[in-house]
Amino acid sequence: MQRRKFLEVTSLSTAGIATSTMIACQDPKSGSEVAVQKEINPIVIATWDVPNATSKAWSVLQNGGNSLDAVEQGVMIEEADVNNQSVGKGGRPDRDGQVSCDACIMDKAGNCGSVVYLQNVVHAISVARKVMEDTPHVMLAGNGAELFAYEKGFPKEDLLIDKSKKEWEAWLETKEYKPVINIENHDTIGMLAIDKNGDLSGACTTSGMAYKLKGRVGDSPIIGAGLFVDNEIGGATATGVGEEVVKTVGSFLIVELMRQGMSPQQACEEGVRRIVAKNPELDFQVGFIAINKQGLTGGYCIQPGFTYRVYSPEGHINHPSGSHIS
Ligand code: SD4
Repeated sequence: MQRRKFLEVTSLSTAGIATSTMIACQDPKSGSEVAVQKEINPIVIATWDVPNATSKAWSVLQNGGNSLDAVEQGVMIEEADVNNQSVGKGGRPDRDGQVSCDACIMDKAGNCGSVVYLQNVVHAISVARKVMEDTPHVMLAGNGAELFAYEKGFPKEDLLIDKSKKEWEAWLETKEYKPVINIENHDTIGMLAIDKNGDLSGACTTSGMAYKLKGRVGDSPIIGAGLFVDNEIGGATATGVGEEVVKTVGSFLIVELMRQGMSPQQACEEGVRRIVAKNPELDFQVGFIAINKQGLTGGYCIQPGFTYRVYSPEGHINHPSGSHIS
């Protein structure tokens, strides 16, 4: 079946933002291409229970904004929220007491931008978007990313808040690197959205694993690992121990599994199974969420306790994700 879109009709649904689109499908009897009207319902999904972020993204879509703006502005809410200690301002530091952030963003055309080991800038996702839109590159790291951010007008800001500093000081007493499942890696935000044109974008942003080695980069800014979007098929994003996600190129894998016909839920489960198969001791968390072009969603993780937020015309729901260990 071909999914070439060739005409958009703006018929508003009861939810206020659904549109219908004429898509080209193959007629099963004649084999010839026919035009079929299909309703597109915008949708936003995000890792963990982040209602403020998904509400923001939804309001962007509701005001006619595109999915790229929606995911960027959505995850910015968590970056600025000091109560979220896994992202942006308020993020937990590395073992030397320094906060460093990783983020990436991907649009409907497959363009992407990423920053790794970015310090002193709250909105890593917006810097990643600038890398995508204003440079010939995909990824900027460390000091280069930071200088680029200042060039683009981002303010310098200390991301370490008192609460995270005190917790780090307490951690220094043992210096044991042992991420606590669903706690120390909680709330990295990966977000996927479909807009009224049926176009998909995704964003992922984090301050990484608490008390990591200086210079450590996880999956969240790695295109294909922490995030992947293919506008023809769907998108996926990850949370949890990034090393395990990188080893299986998790988000790309999930999108490819959907391309082969799996539902988002089946693909997330298979993504988790690949990690589980290689790790007899499952003492860590990894969670995936995915969405396909039709707006179906899925989520799956290793340990219980992972949820994902969905904002669609059906409402604003926090879904418990299925888990490998129950
Ligand atoms: C990382 N995947 O840096 C991130 C951590 C995370 O919620 O997901 N935190 O490995």
